[in-house]
This record gives sequence, C-alpha cells and structure tokens, in this order.
Amino acid sequence: MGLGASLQAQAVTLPTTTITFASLPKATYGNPDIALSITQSAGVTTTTSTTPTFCSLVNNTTVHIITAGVCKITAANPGDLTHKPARDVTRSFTIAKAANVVTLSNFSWLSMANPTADLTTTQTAGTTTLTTSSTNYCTLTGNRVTAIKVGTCTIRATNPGDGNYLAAKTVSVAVKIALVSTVSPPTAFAGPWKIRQTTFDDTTSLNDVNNANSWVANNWYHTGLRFQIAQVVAKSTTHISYVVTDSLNRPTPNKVVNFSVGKRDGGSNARVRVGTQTTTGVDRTPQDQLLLTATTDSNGVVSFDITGLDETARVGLFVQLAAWITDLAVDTIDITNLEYSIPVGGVTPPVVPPVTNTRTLLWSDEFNGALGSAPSSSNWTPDLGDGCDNPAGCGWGNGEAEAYAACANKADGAGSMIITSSTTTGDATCTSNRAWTSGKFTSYGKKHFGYGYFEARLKMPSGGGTWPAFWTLGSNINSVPWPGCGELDIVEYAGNSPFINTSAAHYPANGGWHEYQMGALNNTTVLSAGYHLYSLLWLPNEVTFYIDDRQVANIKKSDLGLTYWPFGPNAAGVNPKMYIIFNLAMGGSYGGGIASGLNKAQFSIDYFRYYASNGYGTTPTNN
Ligand SMILES: [Ca+2]
Repeated sequence: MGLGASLQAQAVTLPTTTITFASLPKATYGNPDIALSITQSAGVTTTTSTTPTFCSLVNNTTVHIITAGVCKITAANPGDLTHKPARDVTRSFTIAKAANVVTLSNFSWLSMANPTADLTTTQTAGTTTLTTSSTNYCTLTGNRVTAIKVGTCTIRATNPGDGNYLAAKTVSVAVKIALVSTVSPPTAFAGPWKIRQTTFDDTTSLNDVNNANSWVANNWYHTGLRFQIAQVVAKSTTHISYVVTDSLNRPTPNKVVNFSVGKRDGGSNARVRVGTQTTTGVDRTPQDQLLLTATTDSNGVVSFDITGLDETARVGLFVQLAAWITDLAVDTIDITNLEYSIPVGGVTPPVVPPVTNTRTLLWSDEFNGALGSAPSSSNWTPDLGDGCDNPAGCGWGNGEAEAYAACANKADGAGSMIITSSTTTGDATCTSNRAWTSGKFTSYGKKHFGYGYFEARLKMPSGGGTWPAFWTLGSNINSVPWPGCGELDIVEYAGNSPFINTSAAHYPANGGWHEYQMGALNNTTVLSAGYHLYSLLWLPNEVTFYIDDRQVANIKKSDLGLTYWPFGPNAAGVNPKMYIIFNLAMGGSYGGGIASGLNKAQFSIDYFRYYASNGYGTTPTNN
C-alpha cells in the first residue's frame, strides 16, 4: 500500500461524532432541576440554553427552570482527532404554569350587631379580588364586608394567576347574617366610639328638626351634634334608644351609656321622670339635671323612657336629653329637646292644604256582608294566635296582650267589618289562650298592591290599651325579612291618647338596623267618636299619609339619604308590592296600659279602597 493512497483513504473515512440526547419530559414551574441524559461517540459535548428567559444550565448537565414557557437545550460536540464534529441536537420541553390556591377567611360572626368584618385572603400568587352579588344584604369596600340586613351574604374570591401560576379555582363563602352573632368577632370592640339616637318613639310627638338646625346656625350649639326637637303631650312617655358603635361601625354590647336629662343652664325645666328618678322641675336653675347610666344590650342599644310630669300648657317648657359614653373621642352625641307644650285634649290642628290629586277607583272591599259574616276569603286571611309560632314572637314582638282568633272579625250587617277585642267577660263566645282575644286579617296571597292611593274609612275603638292599625308590609317579606321588606303604618292609634293619630314608615337604615319616620296629628275630637278617612299616597320615591285629607306625614327617600329604599324599585328595577293588614292589638309598646274594667272594644272598618293616582296604580294581584 503506497503512502499517497493511505493519506487519501484516511481523509475520507474519519467518522462523524454522534450525540445521543434523550427527550425531556414536560415540567411545571417550580419543579426541581432536571438532569440531562447525553452520551456521545467521541469528544466532549457542551450544552446551551437557547431560551435563557425560560431555563438555564447548571454544570452543563442539569436544566434549571426559570419561568413558564418552552425551554430549548442544544447539545454540540466538536469531535476530536479521529472524529468529525457532531451535528447539533436540540431538545425542547414545555414548562407549564403551576397551580394557584386561594383561601378566604371565615367571617361567620357577621350579624346586624357586628356588621363589619375585614376579610383576609391567601393565594399562591397573583392578585385576589373579592366580589359579592348579595348587595341587598352586604356590601364590600376593598376587603371590608358590611352587613346591611338579615339574609345571606356570599363573598367570592377570584384570582387570575400570573405568568407562572394558573387562575385559581374561585372560592365562595356564604354567611347567614343574623341579628346577633353567636360567634365572637376576632377583632375586639375598640374606640373611637359613636353614640347615635336610633329610636324616638312617642305617639304624641311632632318632630321639629328645622328648629334644631336653626339653633346650630345661631351658634347656640356647635355643629356636629345632631338634634331633634319634639313637642309632646304632658304626661306622655317618650321612648328613646341610642346605639353605640365602635371604630368598625359595629354596634357594641355592654357599653355603659351616661344619660343626662334636664336643662343644664338657663331656660325652664319641665318636671320629668326617668325610671324611678324625677327632676325637681325648678325653673331657671342649672341644678335640675338627672344623670343616669345604663348598659347597651347585645345589639349595642340602650333605651330610656322619659315621662313628662307637668300638665300645665305653656310655651318653653323644655327638657334636654343627651346620651354619651365616658371615653367618647369626639362629639357625636345626639341631643333631643322635648317641649312639653301641648295641652291634654289637643290644640287646633295645623292647617294643611287638602289633597287635590284626582283618583280612579281600581279595587275595593266595602265590607257590606251579612251580620256575623267573616271578611271575604277571596280577599282576606285571618292571622291567628299570640305570635309565639310566628317570626314576630310572643306578643307579636311588641309585648301585646292579645291572641287573634277568626271569631273576632265579624260584619255588623250594617255596612262595616268589626274587629272586636274582648276578655271572657266581654265576650264568652270568642276566646283564646290569652286574657284578651282580638282580630287581625291580611290580604297576603290574595290581593297585593303597587303604587297608588290607599284609603280606609275607620272608626277607632275606645278604651285605654286599645291599639288598632291599618297598615302594609312588603309582599316580599318571606324572602326579604322585616324591616328590609318595608312597613307603612297608614294609621296607628292608642286609646290612651285618643286625640292623636300617627303614621309611620319603617325601613332599614344604611347600617342595616331598623329605623322609622313618624308623623302625628293632634285632633280636636277623640277619634273613636266617629268614622274618619285614613289614607296613603304611595309613589316610588315618597309616601304621604293623611287623615280626612289633611297631611299627617310626608316621607321622601331623598330626605333620608338611604341607599336602600324598600318602597321603590329595587336594584333590578322591579317595583315592590305591599299587602294590607287590619288588626286591633291590646297593650304592648304602643298601646300602653290596658284600662282596668275594660272588657271589650271594637274597631270598625266601613271600607278599604285602592285608587290609581298621580299616574300610578294597577289592579291588585294575588302575589
Ligand atoms: Ca261599608
């Protein structure tokens, strides 16, 4: 073999280096480094990441995952003296996004008494967002949930993930908002505290807030205080409630509230009684002041009853009431001035322009049935019992003395339906499990009414302790519990204050608790002496109550600053309906003491009529 032939043969036959590079499995972000499996027939193989954003190499033999995406690794080998360079080999694999888990903190203590909870979330990555669709029951501001009313509040936590983590599975927590929680809130009650008057309950009062505002405008009191002025009948009792809230706006139980009654300086004092204590009622002295304390209940509420003891009518018989707590940081106390300036027996009624709107009768029940007949079952259903098997509770939630029986509702055969309340002495043929048996019937499930004009011709019963009412409740009461469903009291009457009729709207305040607005007229004759017309004009944004076409109260949504107004269209634009209730209660929080010797009283209903008015009104429906 010659040398030339040998050299030529060597140049042609040098083998090519081969690289064996095993495929790489799929990976997930966060996985540990992945060892490469590479062998070669000669030389030294080097590896390079061609996607350095997603992966890098450690010691030439291990892949390190940086972020989700596609990782490409190229292996190269230059060969050696006896081998030609290898062809590059590239392997790629997908780095998937990792799982993302969201958790949402428990807030099962949320209740009307503890209406605020600051929620916390945990998440593997990304930004978690909280939302609620239960906006009738709770609201969200950032991560703070606030209960509005009793019902179910559902909070959803969503998280879209990020470059390395998948979208999280949505977490949803539903909490039943009760009036009072059985679970202690994790955050202790803490100041700064606020105390606000929530209930001003006197059947004989006439609110005069404008006058109070003018006092502030005159710099007689500094701004920030909230005032109410009420004229009340001598010897009547005014019920005042305050709610104490903490820095999270949670009504706070077990707070000691101080209460001052009397004129601190100047002016003249009516003589009043609070509990068992009485002021001296001496004019123009700064000493005639009672200082009392009481403790808030589980709803953060404390109440006082103030009874005026003076009977002589005169101008300027003032009593100033203020409640506060000892460590109050700022002046958020409310002050009420009672003016005991209406004489017993009434004054000339205020002149109010008569109603002039035209009305078209849409529906009525004239109650012209035969003697002894019940209210028509096409229109009415009797409510029965003492309330103990009803959500309202025993005594119908107001400490009432009666149980209702169907036998108490009977036509007189002369054009009126009579609700009779009686003891067994008054009527041995219509009795119940309570000392007093009386009647109540409602149009629920039979006649439900939209906006329009409601009117009944009624004769009030006589006798201390009687409490008749012609009123409405929202037809959605079974899904939106009171006070969320709304209540309109077209007339309530207490036989203990026989010159006075009252009307009221009950609704949830923005904080969720029960609030109401009430009006009253002081008439020149007792209302049990004859029939009068008691009416309501219900429009979407206001309600107006009348007696004999004189206005008793006008309550506008816009005046109350409410975010939720049960008497107008809901968030979905659906208009509410209400149903009618007639009843005659005895005693209780409004009726007061039942006169000794009273055994029977009668509430007479000549008719109920429903009219279209102001462009509103539709035929009643059965739901
Ligand atoms: Ca009639």
